[in-house]
Amino acid sequence: MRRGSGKSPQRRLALPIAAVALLALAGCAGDAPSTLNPAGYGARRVEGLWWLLFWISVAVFVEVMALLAWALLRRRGPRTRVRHGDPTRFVAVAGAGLPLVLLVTVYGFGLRDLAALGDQPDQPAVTVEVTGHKWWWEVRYAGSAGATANELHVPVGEPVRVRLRTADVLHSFWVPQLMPKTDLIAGRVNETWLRAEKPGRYRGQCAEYCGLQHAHMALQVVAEPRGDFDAWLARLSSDAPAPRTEAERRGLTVFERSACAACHTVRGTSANGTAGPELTTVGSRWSLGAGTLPNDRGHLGGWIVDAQNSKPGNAMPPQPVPAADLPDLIDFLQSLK
Ligand code: HEC
Ligand SMILES: [Cu+2]
Repeated sequence: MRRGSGKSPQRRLALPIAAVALLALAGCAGDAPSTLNPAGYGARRVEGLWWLLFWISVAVFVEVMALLAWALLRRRGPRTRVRHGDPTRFVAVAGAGLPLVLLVTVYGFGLRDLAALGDQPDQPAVTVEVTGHKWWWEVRYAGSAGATANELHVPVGEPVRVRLRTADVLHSFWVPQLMPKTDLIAGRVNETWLRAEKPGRYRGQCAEYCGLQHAHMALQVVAEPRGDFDAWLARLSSDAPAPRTEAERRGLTVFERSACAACHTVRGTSANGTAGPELTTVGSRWSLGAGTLPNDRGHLGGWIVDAQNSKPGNAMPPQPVPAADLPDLIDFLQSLK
């Protein structure tokens, strides 16, 4: 222990303060998944409110600091004679009147934006049904038989209705660059909507603490031109492609004969479990385990053998797949695109 090393408190605080400032700045970086970097209608509304509150806070801060400086500079000596004025008017105007006007104004803007956000377009181009599970997102499209997980595709520039349910506890659907949060509440369907302004991939996150792996409950919204979206949805709606290689064929057999099929569906095969995400298009997803691992060969193998290692507490138990079968199983899963 280096006691009393002689560093002044200012110097000891300098590093943490610089670190916090850098972190805050990082939030403003060009590609940050932040509401301050909006790419959709709802997020733009929230961003407007954010800046309104920010500038009001700046004004209040500057004013208080100016008053403080003024008081310090005009500090009275022990012998100064005090003029006894009446402070009531100052307190009434600056202490009550001004904050009242500010708060009512902010409230008014808040109500305006709340109403605007609630205005669903009458004719959504696409309706997505999202169900929250501990800890992943089930994603279906109205009029399509298929399901995917932790990934929404949407056509750029078109209004998309999102209908939210939960299979267990409270979750909250949030894609900061596109829209504000909406809770998923047991026993009811909540509706929200989004409209992406430009193509891109937008990260989303469960925003209501829902247990151990809440932080590993991410999702991704892929906004793409209409043609690409239609092709993607057509693929989601159809059965898995037939295995093309001998290894993929063996992998399918392993999959159908082991516990996988009891929890996972792959349309076009005998696997029709519903406890876990549908895997008919798992090979094309951005991640494994709702943002826990990248979706590549190595991580897929690791996930299958022991998903508890990377996402402790999740609902997929370790799978005793014989080492000789694992490469074939991985080949098969990666062919599901
Ligand atoms: C008891 C049910 C159960 C069994 C058995 C099971 N899984 Fe899972 N699996 C799940 C659940 C639940 C998840 C989602 C976990 C999460 O992300 O929180 C999952 C996730 C996955 C994922 C990641 C999907 C994604 O998009 O994130 C893959 C791949 C997968 N399982 C493959 C398999 C394979 C292969 C087998 C058989 C060897 C298997 N699973 C057996 C329940 C199960
Ligand atoms: Cu959560």
